[in-house]
Order: sequence, then structure tokens, then C-alpha cells
Amino acid sequence: MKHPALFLIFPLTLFSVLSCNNVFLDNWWKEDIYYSVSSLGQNGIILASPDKAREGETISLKPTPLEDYYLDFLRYAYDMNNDGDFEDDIALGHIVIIDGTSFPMPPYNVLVVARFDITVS
Ligand SMILES: [Ca+2]
Repeated sequence: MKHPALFLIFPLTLFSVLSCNNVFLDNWWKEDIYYSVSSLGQNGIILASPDKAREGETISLKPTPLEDYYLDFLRYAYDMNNDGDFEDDIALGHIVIIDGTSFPMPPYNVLVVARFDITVS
């Protein structure tokens, strides 16, 4: 073995190229995969924009409570097995609590749920 160091350097270089945080490669992988955003409001309306997005894109939410109601919580369920149904995912705890009124799109279709509670006066 004339240059044993080469056998070490080559795999290390390949590894660093593959693992570097390359925005172009990230976007290339995600470019054509769009996931859908559905929404459900309880005692109010929740609007999600956009309603289709790639992984990592920001989804903005606009909650509007009915009169005498306030926003209790925002969360989404994600369809991990991609069967078009969220009940199984909710039962399995595939739920994320949304902090604020936006969230980064996960690599699954999501159902945003806004729950509004009545204001006690
Ligand atoms: Ca499911």
C-alpha cells in the first residue's frame, strides 16, 4: 500500500460532502413534494396559508373566534402513514402544539385544529 492515507482521506471527504448543510441539495430533494394543510375550527374559524407546502416552508395561521370566544389552542395532527385519515394519527399522538400562529411544514399532510373556548365574564 503506497499511500495508505488516501484510503482514509477519500471516505472522509465523501462523508463531509454528503453531510454538509447544502441548501441546494436540500431544496433539490424537496422541490416537487408538496404536502397539504387542512384546517378545522371549533367555535371559530382557522385559515391556513398556503394550503399546500414543501417541507420546511412556513404555514401562517389566522384564527378568528366566534363572538364571546377566545383562542384556547392551536395544534396540528400529521398523517404519518399517509392514508388520508387523521383519526389514527391523533390516537397515536401524532400531534404538535403550535407555538404562536405559524409553524414549519413537516414532511406529512397535516390537519390544523383550532379550539376556541368561551370567555367567562
Ligand atoms: Ca393516518
